[in-house]
Amino acid sequence: MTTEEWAELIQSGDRRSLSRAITLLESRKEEDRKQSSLLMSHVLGVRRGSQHASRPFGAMATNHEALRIGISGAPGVGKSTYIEALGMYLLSLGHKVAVLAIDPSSNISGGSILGDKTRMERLSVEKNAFIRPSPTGKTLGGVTHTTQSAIALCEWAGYSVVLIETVGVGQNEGAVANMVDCFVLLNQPGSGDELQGIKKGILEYADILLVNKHDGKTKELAEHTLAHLQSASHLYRHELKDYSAPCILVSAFESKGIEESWNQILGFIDHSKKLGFWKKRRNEQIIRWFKQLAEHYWVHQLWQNPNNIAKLSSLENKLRSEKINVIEAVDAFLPPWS
Ligand SMILES: Nc1nc2c(ncn2[C@@H]2O[C@H](COP(=O)(O)OP(=O)(O)O)[C@@H](O)[C@H]2O)c(=O)[nH]1
Ligand SMILES: [Mg+2]
Repeated sequence: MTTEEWAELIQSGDRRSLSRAITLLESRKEEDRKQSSLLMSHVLGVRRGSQHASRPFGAMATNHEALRIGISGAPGVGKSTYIEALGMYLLSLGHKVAVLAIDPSSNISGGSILGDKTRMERLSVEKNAFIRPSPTGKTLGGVTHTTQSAIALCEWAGYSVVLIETVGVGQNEGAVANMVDCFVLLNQPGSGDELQGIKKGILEYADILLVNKHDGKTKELAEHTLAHLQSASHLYRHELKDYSAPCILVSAFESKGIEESWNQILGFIDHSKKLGFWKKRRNEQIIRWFKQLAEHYWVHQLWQNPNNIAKLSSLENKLRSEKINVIEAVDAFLPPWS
């Protein structure tokens, strides 16, 4: 199958082809890397070499940009449950919804992704929904460039909303916050003391704050938590001047507050578009994506390029026999920069 045929299949709504393309993004094989570069290049509408030069690039005409929403929060706060409720609501509005779940723990346990999938039972059988664990890579850079590419593929496939679930453990939410139009932070009903445990850094990323589980036994506690969050809002400052993230009570279980939270998300995006913040964010995202992809490819070349492998083993031998020192080895190994 040619790259063009593959891209067409994805665009026609074939979810298996989309899934395969996302799998390719995380592959470390040189062959796969080349193939995914070609595909991404096509999808992003870049003319590459003479191969495409003579053809008009129809890709841009049908490409559109989705609303990209990050959903973060501590494990167990209800991100997957909320995403399912929101996803079902968005389908009812006529949206096509893609969910990318970035879960670092899935690398270790292998089980949590399955857990997420079963919790999104209703969404996962909908023909206008696509759910998939996003490749995490080994590094944060890995999260960024593979997820950015996965978002672009989902847009190419015609999804109008891309929801990105990420565990808010203080490491990768910054990376995800920098990839989306709106970053939603879910909070667990809890005491004020527990709230103080929330890292200030995470709150600063939040464009919308939700307190989930506003139901049953945790209903009242959720209300207290909301009050605490609101009164603590002076402790963190949003990047957007004079903006303070709205706090909303939701129950993902009972699908309560879903519509309101979506309206707040849209309100934020609208507001940030009017102030030019949205455009600024998207531009910065592209620069960061470029840098991380360049770094990724460069590191790959560094260790995988056959010339480098040969050079490396010769330098290793010299180091072992103490013929050169570490600095000399680095100087001999790295390419000249100017
Ligand atoms: N009471 C209540 N429980 C919820 C709600 N949303 C999620 N849960 C429960 O919280 C647990 C974690 O949910 P999950 O969506 O997997 O959380 P995640 O780890 O943040 O993705 C599960 O046992 C859910 O059933 C809610 O709105 N109300
Ligand atoms: Mg989850």
